[in-house]
Amino acid sequence: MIISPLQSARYQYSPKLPGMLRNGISEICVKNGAPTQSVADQEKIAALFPNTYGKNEITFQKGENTAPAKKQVVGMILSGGQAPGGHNVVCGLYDALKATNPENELLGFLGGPSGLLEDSYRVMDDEYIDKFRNTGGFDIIGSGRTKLETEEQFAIAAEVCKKHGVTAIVIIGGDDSNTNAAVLAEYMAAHNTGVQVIGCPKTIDGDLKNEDIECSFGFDTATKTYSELIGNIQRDANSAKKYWHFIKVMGRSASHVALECALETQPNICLIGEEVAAKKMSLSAVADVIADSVAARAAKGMNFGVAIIPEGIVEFVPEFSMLIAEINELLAGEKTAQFNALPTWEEKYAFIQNGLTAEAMAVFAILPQGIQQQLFLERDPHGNVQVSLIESEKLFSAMVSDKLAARKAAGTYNGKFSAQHHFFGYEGRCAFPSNFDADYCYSLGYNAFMLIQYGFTGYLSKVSNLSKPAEEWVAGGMPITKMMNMERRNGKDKPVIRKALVELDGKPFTYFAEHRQEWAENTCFTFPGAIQYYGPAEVCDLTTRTLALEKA
Ligand code: FBP
Repeated sequence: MIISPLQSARYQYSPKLPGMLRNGISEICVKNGAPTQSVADQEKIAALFPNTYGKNEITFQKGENTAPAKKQVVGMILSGGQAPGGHNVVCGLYDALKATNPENELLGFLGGPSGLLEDSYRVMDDEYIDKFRNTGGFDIIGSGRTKLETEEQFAIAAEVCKKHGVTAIVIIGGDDSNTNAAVLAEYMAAHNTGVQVIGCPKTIDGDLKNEDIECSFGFDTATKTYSELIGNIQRDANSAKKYWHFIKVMGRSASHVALECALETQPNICLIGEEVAAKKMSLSAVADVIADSVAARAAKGMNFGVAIIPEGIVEFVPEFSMLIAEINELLAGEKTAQFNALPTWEEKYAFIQNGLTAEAMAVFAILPQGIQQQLFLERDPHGNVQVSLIESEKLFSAMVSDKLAARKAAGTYNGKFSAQHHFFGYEGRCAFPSNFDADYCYSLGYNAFMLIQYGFTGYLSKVSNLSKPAEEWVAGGMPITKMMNMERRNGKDKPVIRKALVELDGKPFTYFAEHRQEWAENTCFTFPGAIQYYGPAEVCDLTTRTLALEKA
């Protein structure tokens, strides 16, 4: 097989472990911290997790390893969207497991959680693992979005574990997958299966973080990859001086990815969904913010610029959410077929006009026709509009164009406006992990095995103090129930890990808000360039601006 020179060089990279894990397996012992409580709804969560609630936070430290000697067969699952560094979680887990006892085994369940339910797996060995060290992607075993959440599924999982003598399962996933890891841990404990469950915090979206988890893995590399591309586009814009670039970036609902990219590149505009919701902004008000920047720059002779749009933005616009809810109602059940049978867009438009309230119709009417049609084309399996597929970068550029035309007619704007559109998402999810993600992920995996060896279950592998050099990182574990509260999901109250949205009083947003007016009117672009894997630590081991500001 032909591999690239970088891939070959990355195979040789030795990920850095936290200082406390560097002395070899026999020199790692547990330091008990305080018992924990869930962040809210303590009584309800304690009642739902009688076997796993309230356990102590723990950290590892240098000292004699007192874990009982026991052969471990660990099953692991990669769950949800790809995030750079996933392979290193597997490698760290494998290395710790084999260093402890060469008889230990690691089974990778294939294609995500469904691999566990279908008993589809691969046994990891040196030859296979070595092909994936420090590389991006989840292709080592594949990933999937099946949710492990029902009693029936748990019973099947327990059977599969029994069949293979699995002693522990490691679930590498986001907030939902780790919530389900906690529920599975409770089930395994309640049924005396002897199977431990450990979670690892993954997602490029950056929305799995809280007072215990400083960041999810993959966020660092994905945002650096997008920021490189945005910086390149900014240079192009500043060279040609003729386009406004509207760049949508992934990140699902939360705007962490957009905000981090803005901190890295200083674009003219970056929308933040959480702010739009807090200020209850209309689509028109959001478009005005962008149009103001276009006009201010045009007045200085700069008919170009860059605007970053978070993937989830439209969900945060109250009037748009109301429109989506009405469309979902309008097409419920039989009515989708009726609508689809209408032969022309004019007839469909009339159907929509009849079915929506005047308020919703007023919002619908200002959308460009392409977006109007998109709302009725893309449906999820429940028949709902798939908001994430809406081309919001095109929506806002079309609305800005209309606003500028009106301003031109009123004599308040006299520039040229020509837009280009981009969507960055999949480009960053499987990049070679930055040194930060390579080190962090390897540490999470290594640490997950230490939690297993010491008999913990229902814990999230926790590595903190991440804005410092790896030597000073702190490795340990946190009961997942500590991060939970009760939330209404699909009409039921459920215990879940709270999703982290951008905090408008947090340091990253505050910094952005203090500088954005200057960035909107002038050209303050910065160019982060490509991720560097070799060279001085201040270039290669840089963490995100978000983490640096949060920990400053
Ligand atoms: P996770 O939440 O599973 O980590 O996925 C992140 C993400 O990349 C989102 O940013 C994006 O909205 C979504 O996955 C895309 O999903 P898919 O890969 O199914 O197209």
